[in-house]
Amino acid sequence: MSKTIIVSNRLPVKVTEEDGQYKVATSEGGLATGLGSVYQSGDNVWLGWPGVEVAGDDKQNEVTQKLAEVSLRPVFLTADEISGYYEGFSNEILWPIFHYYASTYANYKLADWECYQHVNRKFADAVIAIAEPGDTIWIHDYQLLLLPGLVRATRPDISIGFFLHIPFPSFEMFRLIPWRSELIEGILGADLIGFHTFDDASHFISAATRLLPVNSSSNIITVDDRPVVVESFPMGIDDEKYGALTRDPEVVSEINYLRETFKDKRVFLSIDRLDYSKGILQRLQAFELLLDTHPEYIGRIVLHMIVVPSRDTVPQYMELKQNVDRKVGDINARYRTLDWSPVHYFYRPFPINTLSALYHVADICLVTPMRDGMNLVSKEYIASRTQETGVLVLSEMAGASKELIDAVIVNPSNIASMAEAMQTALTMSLNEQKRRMRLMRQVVSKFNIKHWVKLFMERMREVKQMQQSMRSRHITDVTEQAIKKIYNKTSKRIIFLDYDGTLVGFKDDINSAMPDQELYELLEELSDDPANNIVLVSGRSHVNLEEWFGHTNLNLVAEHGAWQKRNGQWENIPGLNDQWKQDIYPVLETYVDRTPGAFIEEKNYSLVWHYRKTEKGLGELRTNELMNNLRYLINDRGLQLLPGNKVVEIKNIEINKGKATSALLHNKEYDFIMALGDDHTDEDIFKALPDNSLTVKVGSNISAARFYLRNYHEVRHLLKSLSTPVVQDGV
Ligand code: GDG
Repeated sequence: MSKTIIVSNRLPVKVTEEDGQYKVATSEGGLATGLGSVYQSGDNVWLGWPGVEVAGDDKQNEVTQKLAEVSLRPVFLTADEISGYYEGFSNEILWPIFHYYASTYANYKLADWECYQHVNRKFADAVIAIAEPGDTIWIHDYQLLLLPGLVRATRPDISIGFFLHIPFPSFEMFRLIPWRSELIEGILGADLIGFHTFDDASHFISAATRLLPVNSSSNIITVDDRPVVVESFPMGIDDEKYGALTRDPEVVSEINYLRETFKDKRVFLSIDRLDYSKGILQRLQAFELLLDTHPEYIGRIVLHMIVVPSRDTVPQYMELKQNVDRKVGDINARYRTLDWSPVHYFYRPFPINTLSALYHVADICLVTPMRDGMNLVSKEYIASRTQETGVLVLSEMAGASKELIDAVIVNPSNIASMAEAMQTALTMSLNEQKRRMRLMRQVVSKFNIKHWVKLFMERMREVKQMQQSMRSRHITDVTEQAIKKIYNKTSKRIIFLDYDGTLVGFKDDINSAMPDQELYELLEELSDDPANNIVLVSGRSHVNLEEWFGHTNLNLVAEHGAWQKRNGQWENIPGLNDQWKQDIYPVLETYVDRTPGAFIEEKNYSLVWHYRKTEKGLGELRTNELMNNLRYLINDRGLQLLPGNKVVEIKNIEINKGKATSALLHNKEYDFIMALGDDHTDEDIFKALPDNSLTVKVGSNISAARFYLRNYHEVRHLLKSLSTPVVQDGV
């Protein structure tokens, strides 16, 4: 039976050694709970580092056995490996860059990069040792960016998912990493790539398409014919567990104790790992400002601040710790009274029962990171508010802010506005608190951790099915032979051919995409056969087609069907008007003036906006703006916007390649109908032709066509094979 293998840097356990004996305690973290239903069933397994150095075969065997009892499998790492791969590359390069702290904290060391590659290979070996055909592998987080690619290289058919728990930065930030392309290649080994937010997914697609020669169509990146789906899956928590905890007798007694302690105070709560991305210092500054500007709160409010030790061997984290200590000391020294201190600061972890009691008692939770992939503390607070009151102050830089829109949203760099948000929270009416809290509780409950796991796993299966159905469509030698067999048996054939991108490569300069000698010869061989009607259906102007193909015996359709050559004469669709061009042209011109590289092509019955020479990103941006702008102008003029490959064509609604090809089939009895095209506009042909036609999309496998070919070389190869006579045995 096929199995699922979860892979993450750390296994969800705490391994301790006591009197030479190892003890394994499973963790109750959010990810472990969510994935529990996965790794603890059937033959499924979770693979990762157990969190301690275990030296020697005997000891490693003992730990391996203990872990196997709870469906876990260790990847043992030495102290040097942890230092280079985890502390070095992961936490001194990837973490700061991905959280937009490039200049202050990133430290590019070649030795760390080498160690990161080495450890990712070690993980790959461990996965490959147990992975079998049909298995699903789900890899987690920034420590293992190379792993999907390494596994794919030896197991090309296996299903791989990847989820990044931290933000994916904008391209300008990501490009700073010396080994950026290798990292993207690694991630693209997955079939499904998940992020917390839509912005992270967009940033990834932008980085991938800029750094590597891969194409994307909406959220699908095509890598060597393999469609890779990039999507956002906002992670949730086990909301029921947090709700139930507040009713647990032990927690209830802690709640009562806290209520008594804070009886006449309003309580702000914050809980974070020690990290510069969490905005701890800025939060303290805002709290100080609140006390400064609102002395009436002195003695009446408390900031209960838990900072959980993390990475405190790294120098920058030690420095951060010293700064936090100092700031807390300053605030308390300035404002404390004999029986009150404003900041209750704890630098240590607490059991989950205490967290639950704090969440339940705190009037306001401050979650104000400078950057955070998601932030689960914010959701845990909401889930613990079974009384439906309380205020969440949430940074717009946390992924959670995209879902918890009823929080008081703040910009964590703006200290004054954060202090104001604290004041808003303190004065918010109970009714308003309840209104917001109920809405947020609905979100947290619906999009919980089980939902997240289910959604990701389901999507993995769908992506695999999509890949399989697409793979079957690529024209292989076998399909080519089958097509040739039908071709040879038929005697009244029509073949529709698009030109740019189908018969020739796509060029930056439209005039340089001229036909070459090989193409002329190929088309001549095909059209010389009296059984064949070869029709060139192009978006190019009729003047252009006449210049290049006027001397051949091809049938020509220009400007997407506005013009057609019949009996040596060009004719256009009767009744078309071009008056509208004088209104639309000036609009296009203003966009050309603002967009270096863009230009307008004027045809008889259409205008075309070209942006193939424009800076990537800017072209797409201007095109969106232009299309939004034109949408109002085209409605009452009987026009249509037709986006294509780096172009948008504005033309009469009656014209499209589908109508033109249907007209050519009218009242004719063809026994072989074939169409090849690469563009959006060719989809109209594919849809217009009868079901038994051989429709072939070029350059992409996302289409209404039945088959696809990779590029114009493959198109020429197919056409050549059709026009080559069959050599009979013995002849
Ligand atoms: C990364 C991303 C993303 C905290 N103190 C204690 C304790 N915790 C638990 C919290 C919460 C978890 O740790 C922290 O999760 P966050 O999401 O807030 O932040 P990161 O650790 O940075 O996690 C983040 C996350 O991955 C998931 O994808 O949301 O953006 O940075 O569950 O409750 N737990 C206990 N004692 C403590 O003192 N028991």
